[in-house]
Amino acid sequence: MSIVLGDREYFKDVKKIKFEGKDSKNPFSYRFYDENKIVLGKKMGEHFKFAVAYWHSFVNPGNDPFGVGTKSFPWSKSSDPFQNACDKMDAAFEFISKLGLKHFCFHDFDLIEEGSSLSESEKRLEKITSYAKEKIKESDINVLWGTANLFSNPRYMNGAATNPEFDILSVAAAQVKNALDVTIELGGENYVFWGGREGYMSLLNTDMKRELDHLAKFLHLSKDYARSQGFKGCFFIEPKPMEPTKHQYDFDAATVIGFLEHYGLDKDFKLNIEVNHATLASHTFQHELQVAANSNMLGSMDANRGDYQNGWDTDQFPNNIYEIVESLLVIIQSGGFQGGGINFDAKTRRNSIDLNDMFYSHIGAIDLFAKGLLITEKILNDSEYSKLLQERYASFDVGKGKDFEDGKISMKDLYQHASKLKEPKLISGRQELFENIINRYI
Ligand code: XLS
Ligand code: NI
Ligand code: NI
Repeated sequence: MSIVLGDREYFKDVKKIKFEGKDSKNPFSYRFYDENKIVLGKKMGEHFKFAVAYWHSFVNPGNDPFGVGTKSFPWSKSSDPFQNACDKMDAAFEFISKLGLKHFCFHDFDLIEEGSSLSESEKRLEKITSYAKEKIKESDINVLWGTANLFSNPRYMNGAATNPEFDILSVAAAQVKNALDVTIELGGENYVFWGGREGYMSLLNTDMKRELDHLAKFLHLSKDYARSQGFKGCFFIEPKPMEPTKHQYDFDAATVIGFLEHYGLDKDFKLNIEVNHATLASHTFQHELQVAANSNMLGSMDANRGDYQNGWDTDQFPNNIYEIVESLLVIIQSGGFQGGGINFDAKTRRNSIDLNDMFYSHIGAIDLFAKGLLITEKILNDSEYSKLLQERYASFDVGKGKDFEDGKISMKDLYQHASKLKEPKLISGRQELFENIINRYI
């Protein structure tokens, strides 16, 4: 069957977004994102593999617990699910290429509506995958990561891989197998597991140990299957503490790393850190990135922001330059992402109903990262920041301090060293000075 690609233009008002420099007042231009500009030794476009999230931008029409969707997408008008899926994909590829980006991320049933049976869903996925392959071939847009939606269908109300019913776990596995097949077929660079319903609502009816063992087995089987099919990319776990469950097993970076190491999954899995999930776990985003980097597991990020006045995953587009600069300091100093990039897991507000709002939101966020990178370069290259940080630990660079780091010293040696000291001199942490240096460049 030969595939005919759609030729409708969905975003007629908007031409390709170009870099126009920081004085530009054109809302459809980049003021800082200059793809080919060399910053910190490589092109901006190489630092940032930006990806558009299919679900937020092309699927979710803005429904919330109090009301139905507000957004009427011109690509969701057909009664035929395959036609809808093709229209949606045409719109997505047009949008991504007008932004000058090269990646997108998806859940299986973002691509096409789930069928009423496993085999019907499988058929639908096969059809849209063929269509997507053609779209990918005629563009330079690729899949940053794929995933399976194991949280929307009512069958997952008690979890997917951690469901107390074996039959449901099997259906989830079949779904992951299919999502892996699609990701591999489309040349996806990575695969994500976000366990929205892998956790509990009440510990009273939950055998936590058994559920965690099942989750680990499920991940092992998924990984082994993907590897057997030739998948070379990374698997990412995306931590989140809660919502929709009361307690999600992948609570935060430290919890996930402990889990991966305990179950022997740490060689294949890395982390996808999301801003709003970090803050829900009462951490800063920077903290979560650093914890992942410490274990060599900083795989990718889901960029967004929460709301300081409420406590849920509002998935707003990022706009906080302090947060982004401090995060980039962690990312750059730890050598960048392993395999992943920056996925905009963010949605325009429910009352932002124009198609142009999709552009404003992405342009603003992309420019924020670009501006943040330029600031980070100055902090690292022109300021005393790195030196001050290093100096703080200088007593471990020489003498007994170095011996301690090198493991050449015993508890008794430490005792003897301490016995010879008067009360040690106190040294200021100078937090305000560090903060002022960051502000000097912002
Ligand atoms: C939800 C998650 C989800 C994952 C992909 O909070 O962020 O969107 O990124 O399943
Ligand atoms: Ni996410
Ligand atoms: Ni989220």
